[in-house]
Amino acid sequence: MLAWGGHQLLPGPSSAGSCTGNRLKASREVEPVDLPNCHLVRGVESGSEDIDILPSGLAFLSVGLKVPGIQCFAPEKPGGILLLDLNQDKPRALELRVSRGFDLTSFNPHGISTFIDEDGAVYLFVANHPEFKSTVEIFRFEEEDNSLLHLKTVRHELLPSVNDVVAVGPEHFYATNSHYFSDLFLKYLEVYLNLRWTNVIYYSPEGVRVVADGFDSANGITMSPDEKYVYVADSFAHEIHVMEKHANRSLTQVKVLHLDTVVDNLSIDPSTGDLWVGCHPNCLKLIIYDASNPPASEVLRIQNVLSEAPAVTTVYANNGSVLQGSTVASVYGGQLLIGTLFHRALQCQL
Ligand SMILES: [Ca+2]
Ligand SMILES: [Ca+2]
Repeated sequence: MLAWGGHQLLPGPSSAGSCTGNRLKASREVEPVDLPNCHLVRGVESGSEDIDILPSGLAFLSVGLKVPGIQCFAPEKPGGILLLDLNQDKPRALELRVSRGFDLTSFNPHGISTFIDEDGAVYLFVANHPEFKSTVEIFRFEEEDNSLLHLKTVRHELLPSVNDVVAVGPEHFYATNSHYFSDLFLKYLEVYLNLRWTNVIYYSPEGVRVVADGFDSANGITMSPDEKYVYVADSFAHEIHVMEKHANRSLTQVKVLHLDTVVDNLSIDPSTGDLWVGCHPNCLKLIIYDASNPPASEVLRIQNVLSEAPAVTTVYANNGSVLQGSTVASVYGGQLLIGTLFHRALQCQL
């Protein structure tokens, strides 16, 4: 069942309710929107910042993200990648083994993306923050023994603060930088000054370049099912940018959707092309964490994204009593998986 929330596309840029600087306002409280059949996923206790679901119904969850100044329920435990089989009834999330040689002790996974090659090989791209630096790790998923074979670590001066990735080839991806600087103090300063210096990078082994910039804080990124459009969430600007993707992998802006919430990760329903968005309606509560007044969760579905009049629906909203700080919502076969920055994950029937 879908409930219609109060969301509308706003006519222009909105400054109210952001998370930082002058925008450090505790923004709106959410009106609860429930789904009838939801349960917390077993095995997810300390965040599930991003989720990517294969056409087979196997879902990858990046868990245990640590960000300076943000709540963490398992500070001593490294992050990891969990696997959830959505073909099972109330599945439990299982941690994938990672091949020897990869430093698991500093694994701090953030945004993720999968790529399926022509030969059926599945690659998992992971934005990683070992010691709060930024890399993109490329793994091959070995389904027969529930493991990830580490293939490559990508480090580059154009990737100072990677938030999310979308894979477009076995070693090719777009990535968002949510900050221009890698230094923590300069990160705070750039947000405070609202520099809008963050960007989208295209990476291939042949070259690395900026393909879009001018974002307040570029965050989630995904691609339309026909691979003609790339969608970029600008968190603090409350915007989703629709970008046309060209043969040479450059991007040009088609339009911008203005919302009234802090948008985090973006997912696509491959069957409809609908965008699913994990949002923070009161993200100040993420920064100043109070267990008795926790951050809310909010999931939006945007239909007919490319049309003149996209339809925005609040599919799920909770004041934090069930789920705190939603970052991502992904769908598979009538099921919705909602992940969070540092809390749990929720599985619902639509
Ligand atoms: Ca992602
Ligand atoms: Ca994100």
